[in-house]
Amino acid sequence: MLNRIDPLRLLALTLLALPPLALAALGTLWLWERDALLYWLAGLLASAAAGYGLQYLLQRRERRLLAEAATEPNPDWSPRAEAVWRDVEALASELEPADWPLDDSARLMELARLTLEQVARRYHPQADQPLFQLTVPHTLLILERASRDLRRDITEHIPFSHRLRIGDLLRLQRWKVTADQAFLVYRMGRAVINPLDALASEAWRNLRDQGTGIAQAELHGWLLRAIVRKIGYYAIDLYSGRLPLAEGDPTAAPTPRSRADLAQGAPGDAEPLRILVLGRTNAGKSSLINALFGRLVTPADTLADTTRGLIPYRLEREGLTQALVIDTPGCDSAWLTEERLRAAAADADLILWASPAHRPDRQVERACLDALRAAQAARPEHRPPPLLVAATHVDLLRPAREWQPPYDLREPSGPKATNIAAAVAAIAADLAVPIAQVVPVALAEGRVYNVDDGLWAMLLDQQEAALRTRLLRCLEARRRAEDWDLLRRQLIATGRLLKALPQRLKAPRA
Ligand SMILES: Nc1nc2c(ncn2[C@@H]2O[C@H](COP(=O)(O)OP(=O)(O)O)[C@@H](O)[C@H]2O)c(=O)[nH]1
Ligand SMILES: [Mg+2]
Repeated sequence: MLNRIDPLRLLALTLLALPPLALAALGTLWLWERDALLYWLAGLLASAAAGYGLQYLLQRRERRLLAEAATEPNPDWSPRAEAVWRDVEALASELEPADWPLDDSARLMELARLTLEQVARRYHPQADQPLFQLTVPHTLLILERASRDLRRDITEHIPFSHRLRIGDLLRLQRWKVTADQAFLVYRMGRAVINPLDALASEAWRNLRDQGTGIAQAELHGWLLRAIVRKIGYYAIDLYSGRLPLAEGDPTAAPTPRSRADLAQGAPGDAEPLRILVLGRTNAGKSSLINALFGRLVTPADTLADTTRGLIPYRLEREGLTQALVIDTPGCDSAWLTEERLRAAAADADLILWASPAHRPDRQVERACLDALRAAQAARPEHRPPPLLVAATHVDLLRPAREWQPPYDLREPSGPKATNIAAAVAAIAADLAVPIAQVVPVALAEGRVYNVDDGLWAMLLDQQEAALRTRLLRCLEARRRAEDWDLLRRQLIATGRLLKALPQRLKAPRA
């Protein structure tokens, strides 16, 4: 490196550097003679420490701001969407800023395409060109949303971003490379002339480089990750049916299905939370509904199950979104075929399963639940409704004569409480549900137990999850309607065009 430098140039550099160096040497001597050198050194150290500390704080603040601007996955997404998001995150974290220069817009479009493709491939694994499945209006919608968010994040989280130009970022980067080369020569020269000074300034340079390092490289990396994440986010939203071309809350109006179920629906009705009550014949499904309402709304009977078909009841209660509770014939009845069960469950936001605690044969129930789970697993773009199990008839457990609620089931004392706790555990195991989702109840007239505090508390606990299921269900209904509506409008427009075509052809060209 040194022998590439003209000796005369080196001489010029030395001559230029000599006066300030002499000043430093004379100053040191002066301090030394006055015994003030130590004070000066202490002052130097203190101000260096303060400066470094301040720089460190600033840098931390900038890093935190950037970290806060990271795009998070949407908690309302389906399990499949969550899996695709992990792919997008992986793509974003693998990006090397050097491969994606900011001044190359073609490269940046390439990055956008790569992200869209990553998502598209997961949703259309059979297509060899999955991106071709995306319509033009939808692609524009993704880019529009992603750009809008990105602009907001940048203005809110990057200091001085309103004055920052892409050119500034690039200039900073180029300047750093040139400056580093020139600086190297200067440092080597100085090490020869004044080793001690060189050592001190080397240490300072290390500190200083850490302080300014965040500026371009990190910002560049952040920007690339933000682009991938934003585009990925909206692509997932779109493919999972959450980003319709129309704006507005999809749950604001009832779906066609619920409109029919609400029958005497009031005009301002939103989509209700649909609670499906399932279980074997005589499990206590109808009794459970009566207990939830606190009065008789549906006939409960010991003889054959009289429920024919799905019967909706409108349930309103403090703290609960307006709900439809749907009574069903037993899952062991001829009416409730697997087909009908699957259709009913696809329209449900929460499933309430009634399981009689005094009947230990639960194979029928398990088979029915397993069929339901298999149907749900086959629809990963849908959020499965939360499942609660009501262990009914606990009053009939041994000793059958004893009935003196309340019972402490956490630390059961006495045979009744022990048997209730054991039945709850057996139901959880037999039906393969977490024990925390099984609640023991009694529903016989005059013996209603643990409905208001136990069952209702659990229902309200699950409300949040049920609302997420409702949202995806409504979006799907809206998308179905939207597809038809769009096609209809396009066809009408085409018809108009065809009708006008003869005249247009006849008209003289402008
Ligand atoms: N002892 C007792 N009887 C119950 C309980 N739950 C329901 N029953 C009775 O069991 C019978 C069947 O109940 P029902 O609600 O019609 O069952 P469904 O066929 O599932 O709708 C009715 O006679 C109810 O009174 C309970 O927790 N304890
Ligand atoms: Mg019934």
